[in-house]
This record gives sequence, structure tokens and C-alpha cells, in this order.
Amino acid sequence: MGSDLFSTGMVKKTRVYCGVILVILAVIGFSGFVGFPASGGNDFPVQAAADLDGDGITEEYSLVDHCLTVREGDEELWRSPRDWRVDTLALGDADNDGTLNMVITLWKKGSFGALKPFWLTGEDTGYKNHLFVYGLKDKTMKQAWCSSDLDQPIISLTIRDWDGDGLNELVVEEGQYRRIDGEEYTLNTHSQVRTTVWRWDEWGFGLISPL
Ligand SMILES: [Ca+2]
Ligand SMILES: [Ca+2]
Ligand SMILES: [Ca+2]
Repeated sequence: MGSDLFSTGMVKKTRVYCGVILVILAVIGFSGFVGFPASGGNDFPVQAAADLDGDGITEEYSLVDHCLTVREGDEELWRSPRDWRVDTLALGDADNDGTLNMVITLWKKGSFGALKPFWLTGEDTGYKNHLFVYGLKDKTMKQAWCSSDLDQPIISLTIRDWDGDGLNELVVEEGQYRRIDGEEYTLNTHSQVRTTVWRWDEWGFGLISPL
């Protein structure tokens, strides 16, 4: 993601902390369950189950054809916008505040949408990879943190206590962009992959490995 990848706008993001929470994910195509996270980056469908809002009712997370839906019982709580291409899904306490988060990576046009900062002028048209963090409260999926364009696209993502200090980190496999046309990019499937580790700070995620 690059050392300042997890920064938005003019604000540099740096670190954070977490507690380990188990989430059970069932991946279609595999029998039984696997521990989190799940990744949909390889085009296979992913289903996960967790109770993010702690109301005792499990939500179902379904990533199919790069569209993510979240259901609780018969009710659809959230669906990814049609112009997003969601690649990966992970459930865990990414920001170490004691509640589970939904973390996704996605491809979309522009970094800011309707919330474009006033200091940015001109078109915001780049099509690149992003990392978004959500929390579920009152049946509503709310954005907790959203990256701007990532410096390097994410291939896979796990939320776990990487260094055993009791706080969660994001363990990320990063690739490289390949320009398709103009400001539109995709993952370069022939590029080197590197693993980076990020920890939540009060402003965002800061790189803790490699330093
Ligand atoms: Ca619930
Ligand atoms: Ca959390
Ligand atoms: Ca840790």
C-alpha cells in the first residue's frame, strides 16, 4: 500500500490497536468453516457469518460477482454500490475498539465522491483500489474509515494479532497496478507480491512491517 497509502487527503494516518475476536466464515466451495478472514479477490464467492452489532442475531455476508450484501434474517441491511467492484472481505476488530468491523477492499472511480475535500479541484476520476472499514449499529452499516486511492492494490487481507500483543493488525498482500487506459488501473497479475502489516491509530492505519 505504500508508507502513506493509508492516508486520506491531507491527513497522514498512522497506527492503532485491537483485541482478538473470532468470526466464523463459511467459504462456498469448501466444506465446513474456516476462521476469518475471507477473500473474494480470486473471483470465487464468499459467505461469512458474524454478529457485528452484538444483538444476538447473526448477519450473513455474501460476496458474489464482486457485489457484497449483508443480511440479518429476512432483512437486507447493506449492499455495495453498483459501481464498486468489491474484491475482499474480512470481519474482525480492525480498529481495536472492542467491536467487530467489516473491512473490504474495492475498485471504484474517484477517491471522495460527494465528500470531495474543498481543497481538491478538478476531476477526481482515477479508477483504483481502496480499503473501507465499517461498523454496524442500529441496523445500519456505517463507514468508520475510508482510504483514498491506495498506492498499491490489495490482493488479500486478514485481521489478526500478528505480533501477539493482544491487539489486531491488518496483514495485507499487496500487488502493483497496471494501467488500462488513462486513469483507469487494474491489478498487475504478473507483479511481485509483498506482505505488509498495518495497525490502527486514531487517524487510520500505520505501517508497522516492514519498516
Ligand atoms: Ca446482529
Ligand atoms: Ca472495531
Ligand atoms: Ca498485535
